[in-house]
Amino acid sequence: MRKIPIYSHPAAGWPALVASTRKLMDYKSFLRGSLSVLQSNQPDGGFDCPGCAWPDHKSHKTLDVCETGIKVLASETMSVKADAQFFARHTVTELQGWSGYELEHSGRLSEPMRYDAKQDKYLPIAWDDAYQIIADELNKLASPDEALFYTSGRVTNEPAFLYQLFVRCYGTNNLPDCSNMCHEPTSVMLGKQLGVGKATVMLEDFEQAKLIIMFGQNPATNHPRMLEMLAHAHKQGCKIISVNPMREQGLSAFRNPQKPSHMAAGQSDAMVDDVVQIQIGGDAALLTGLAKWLIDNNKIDERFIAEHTSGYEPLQQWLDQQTWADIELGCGIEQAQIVALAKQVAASPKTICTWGMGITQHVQGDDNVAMITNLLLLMGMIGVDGAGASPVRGHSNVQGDRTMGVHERPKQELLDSLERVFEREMPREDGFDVVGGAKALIEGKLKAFVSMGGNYAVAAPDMSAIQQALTTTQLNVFVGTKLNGTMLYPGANNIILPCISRTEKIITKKGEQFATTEDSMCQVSRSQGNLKPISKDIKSEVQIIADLAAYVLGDSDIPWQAMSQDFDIIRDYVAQAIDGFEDFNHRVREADRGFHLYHPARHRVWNTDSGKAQFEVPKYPITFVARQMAEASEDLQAEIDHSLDENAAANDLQKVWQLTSVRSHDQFNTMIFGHQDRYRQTERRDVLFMHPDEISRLGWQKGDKVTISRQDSHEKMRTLGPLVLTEMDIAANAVAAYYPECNDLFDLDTHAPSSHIPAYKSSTVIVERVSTEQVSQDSVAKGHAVSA
Ligand SMILES: Nc1nc2c(c(=O)[nH]1)N[C@H]1C(S)=C(S)[C@@H](COP(=O)(O)OP(=O)(O)OC[C@H]3O[C@@H](n4cnc5c(=O)[nH]c(N)nc54)[C@H](O)[C@@H]3O)O[C@H]1N2
Ligand SMILES: Nc1nc2c(c(=O)[nH]1)N[C@H]1C(S)=C(S)[C@@H](COP(=O)(O)OP(=O)(O)OC[C@H]3O[C@@H](n4cnc5c(=O)[nH]c(N)nc54)[C@H](O)[C@@H]3O)O[C@H]1N2
Ligand SMILES: [Mo]
Repeated sequence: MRKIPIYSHPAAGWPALVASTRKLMDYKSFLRGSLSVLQSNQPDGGFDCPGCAWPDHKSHKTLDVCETGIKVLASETMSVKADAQFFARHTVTELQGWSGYELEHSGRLSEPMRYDAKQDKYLPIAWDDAYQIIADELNKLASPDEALFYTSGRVTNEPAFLYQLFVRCYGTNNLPDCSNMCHEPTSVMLGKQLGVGKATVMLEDFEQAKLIIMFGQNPATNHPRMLEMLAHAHKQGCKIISVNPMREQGLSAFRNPQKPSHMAAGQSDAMVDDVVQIQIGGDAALLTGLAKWLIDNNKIDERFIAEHTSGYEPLQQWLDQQTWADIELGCGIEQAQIVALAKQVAASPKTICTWGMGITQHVQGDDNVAMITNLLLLMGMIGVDGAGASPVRGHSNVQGDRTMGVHERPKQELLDSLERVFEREMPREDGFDVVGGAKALIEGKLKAFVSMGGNYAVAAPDMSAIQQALTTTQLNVFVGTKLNGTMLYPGANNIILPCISRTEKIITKKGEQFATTEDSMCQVSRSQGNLKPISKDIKSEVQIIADLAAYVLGDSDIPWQAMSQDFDIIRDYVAQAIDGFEDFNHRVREADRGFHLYHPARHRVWNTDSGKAQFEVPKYPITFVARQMAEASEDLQAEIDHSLDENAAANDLQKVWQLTSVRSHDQFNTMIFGHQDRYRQTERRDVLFMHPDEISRLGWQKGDKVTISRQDSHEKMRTLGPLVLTEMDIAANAVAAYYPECNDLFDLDTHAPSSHIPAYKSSTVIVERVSTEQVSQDSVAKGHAVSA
């Protein structure tokens, strides 16, 4: 294949710093933002960066921030307000036409607002009046299960704990969370296989590892602080391999912003030894090949398997039945390359597997995680220093929210313990997760939607259908910092409650409060904002929940108000109710970086059903995606053969592709900071990435306008575009587009069986050329072509 010119700048370093500083300027938040950057992720205080969940590097005495972190901070600390004047200028119908970029830049939400249907505008409302409406509406419902209470992973531990308590005291487990769209397969499968659904590694392990395999993860964009650790490991001789359909350019070189001399000298560290350019959805097949070779060649850790695991025989029998032809078909990688990788795995005494959304967001997402865990177990790589499972979480406290009990399928032990501590009955029925909740909304089964952060409708599949469904409810409530596309589809009552952000101070009658977060490696630490809140008329999330409890539950037995004034009281309850948080207030204050939650699998203690670490046999055939593509190709060919339309040029309609959706460094999920993606060399977001060889094979050109279409699980055709065809070093049968603009292509019924994660990373699509009028990659689209 023809090589694409390699992006010549490093993934961090000057371009990243220039981009970040520019972002602070753009956001008119330079002073507020710069002050806050100096206080993020510091060992002795400051706040936990509201960017990703990668742990803080303990040794740092200097800044531990990155481009993403600075952009997220700039977004949060901007001095522009989406206040009553802003909402007076724009009708909601008008705002519905705004892009994610425009909504993001409208400013910080700064006073409570209520939608007025007559004027089609949001108007200011007093806090107490807003609470009263919410209480009246929630208490009118025939059952608490008619309300859905979403959470997103920015929310810190204290409000998360209080929120789940409030929702359960109200009477439901309808607590979907952004995890349902993110690392849910990880939580489900690691929970089943190792006893705890979390990473078994700590940062120190990366210093000892000899081999790191990164599956479906793009840290240069999404976890830039991880690069420093990778560069360091690489320098120590650790081999680093990326398994990814895209050759992500940000990984090719890295300049360390922690080392000014390094930056000034223009030094850079290459950090990936090899890229296994897998077919989208091919990870389980590749891992099958690895496991098969390792077993066939007696390279596995038999002692560990005998002593610590269960389920080896069924896995081995299943592996025996898998042919190399199917393995190659399933992952698009030749046997020789798989064997070469297997030999590296065999030779490594300490292996870490990291993974991200390229693994989880598939119909076979649960299988993918199971196969990574199987590989680690075969090699005895759990419970030894320098090795283990490292799922890398996204939102800064997404892991903590779950630990605090935000879960639609709670363990009975959690409910028992809440009942014991709060002396009140908790609902026992499982609630709705993200896809279940969205379907129930669309089917009219839900009458109220409450969200503690996040952008539910836009982040989920079937965005437009969820937005329409929100217009049919009795009540929608949004606790958030920024206006977004879920807030613009009003039901009978629609209320925005603006909250204090991570970077801002929370001062109560009891003085200044701090909250806590849990990172991707189970470290719990303090987080305390340092800026004056953007407006006097916003409240802390904890205060809002306590007020809601007073209005909705009329409750005085649980000291909601005392907790909202003194977060130590919340932590004392957490210490009683949640395992691992004994003596919480003391331990979180004691050490610089807080404390690590006990992880039994690190000590080879297995809290699983069998009492052993569990091998799992995949549920889907490893050729699942390849077969889907073959079937779709046959259908397509039949359509072309029978087409009466003489103009349907075979060239423009001749192939099916596997579509994946990805993020850029100029966004944090649905918050779109800009249109640039330096590493992928585009200045616009309405693009479709395809390999240049494929573009020429079709006789097309970069810059052509194309549409993508997908037949959903109900045989409905969904089409997106026009998009601008853009070159990318991506596997031959793969194309990629940006999330969330493509979310209407996905449907709520295409998801993994146990975790229900939507298949955002693999969809069979048709690409059609609609215009050869050339569009340049750098003429910035203002986001109107595809809006979200
Ligand atoms: N700047 C920035 N940082 C972020 C975020 C953001 O939006 N912007 N979001 C945060 C959140 S919530 C999360 S969860 C994380 C996400 O961080 P990542 O997990 O890195 O997320 P993605 O960019 O969605 O996808 C990762 C990679 O998966 C690859 N991929 C796609 N399909 C497959 C496949 O079938 N197999 C394999 N092996 N790889 C595949 C893609 O090419 C891409 O490189 O980032 C967090 N950090
Ligand atoms: N196609 C496709 N879809 C995807 C993905 C994908 O890779 N592809 N990724 C999925 C993943 S991994 C995730 S995590 C989800 C993300 O889904 P969400 O977490 O729901 O989305 P965000 O865009 O992070 O939410 C942004 C909103 O959060 C609010 N907010 C920000 N900070 C705070 C705060 O401190 N407190 C409160 N209360 N609110 C705050 C603001 O109002 C802002 O508009 O999207 C998923 N959707
Ligand atoms: Mo995520």
